[in-house]
Amino acid sequence: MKKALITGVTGQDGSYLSEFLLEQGYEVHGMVRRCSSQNFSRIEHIKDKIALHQADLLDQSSLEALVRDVQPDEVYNLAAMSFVPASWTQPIMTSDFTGLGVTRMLEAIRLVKPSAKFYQASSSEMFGKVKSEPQNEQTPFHPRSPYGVSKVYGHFITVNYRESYNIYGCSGILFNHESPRRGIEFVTRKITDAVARIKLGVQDKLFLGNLDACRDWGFAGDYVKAMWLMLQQDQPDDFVVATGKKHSVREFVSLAFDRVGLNYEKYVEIDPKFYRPAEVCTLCGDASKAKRVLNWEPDVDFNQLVNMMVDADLQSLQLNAETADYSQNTQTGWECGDDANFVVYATIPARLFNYFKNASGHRVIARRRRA
Ligand code: NAP
Ligand code: F7E
Repeated sequence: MKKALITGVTGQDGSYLSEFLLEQGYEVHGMVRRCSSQNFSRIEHIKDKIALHQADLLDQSSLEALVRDVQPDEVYNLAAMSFVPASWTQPIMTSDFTGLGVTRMLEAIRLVKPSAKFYQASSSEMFGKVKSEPQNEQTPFHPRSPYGVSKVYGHFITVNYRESYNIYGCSGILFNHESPRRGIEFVTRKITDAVARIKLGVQDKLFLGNLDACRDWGFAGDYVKAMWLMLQQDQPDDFVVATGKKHSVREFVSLAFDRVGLNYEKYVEIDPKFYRPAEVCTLCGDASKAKRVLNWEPDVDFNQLVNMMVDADLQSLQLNAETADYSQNTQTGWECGDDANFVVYATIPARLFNYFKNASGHRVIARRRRA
């Protein structure tokens, strides 16, 4: 049985990759960093099928011990500080683990198990201020954020260990990929979560930044398969993974609101605080090498992705509304209780009435928290 080690196993991609590798019959090991309270929500459903180990990309000895303990055949380095705006507010920390962390993991492999195959999670953010369109493996890099700069470092150190030490190291230059498990601060999930809340009457407005930015958005579940395929070849190489189609943030917003029968123009407002010091205005990938060599193509298209994410957020909010203890819920801004506790319930939008039932089937009454 092949053994895979995944750093960043608790993230969006780590969870899909774990599921995929389990289906392929792998023994899956995940690296997690120590926190005062762990968040395993994305891997809760498979936690008993994978082995979790504590280590940190900031700590060399922990990585060497991890590789020694697991003796992996394949290492997928997905851990990173992956939210681009935070890389301006924490540039040193971002460089340290999104950039230098890659060298630490490569060193652990070189010293302890040089035969292990290595996947590095590179990013289309490396193209930044794009030199040509669409971008392929030959397109020069011009990163626009400390995150992008760190990823360029991680990319080239992977190439360098391949050329210097003959390590089987691949860099996947993945364009934006999303899912219902995407972190809430990324624009797609921020939008679909807000659409669901607005539809259910618990949010009024959605504040966004640059609606004209364009991205090549795919589905994370499709992209993790390309990561695995890169490590199944005779020779290591680097690949662009993308859909080849770009759309603006505005198009994403518009489709997401359409899905619930609302017009986005009534709800979306621009807040300059979401603009970036240097923007990546447009990205569109050419994944023809991945198609030719890996026989990889995405299954989920843009419309399906938007609908999938809106539907998932609607469903989870509805479920929460039916089962949650609203007396503790400060996030939605509602105060709730049983009929006896609150007399004011006219503020519940009529269409929400069915959602506000508690676990035992009693009607739950909600009122807006007073300012
Ligand atoms: P994500 O959801 O933000 O997950 C990041 C993971 O890294 C989490 O498991 C996080 O653990 C872990 N991590 C952060 N700091 C760590 C540290 N110091 N030591 C150990 N683990 C640490 O990211 P994603 O969307 O799954 O992306 C996976 C990788 O692909 C990232 O490297 C990202 O930069 C790259 N990438 C993503 C995209 C995309 O569109 N999604 C595109 C190109 C490249 P905690 O749970 O403890 O925070
Ligand atoms: O922004 C614009 C924003 O934060 C996309 C990461 O996974 O993909 C991701 O990086 C675009 C940008 O993703 C808001 O200005 C407008 O142009 O969803 P995002 P990202 O920066 O493209 C790459 C490939 C990675 O590697 C990264 O790890 O949307 N935008 N208004 C906004 N973005 C956010 N977050 N919030 C807004 O309100």
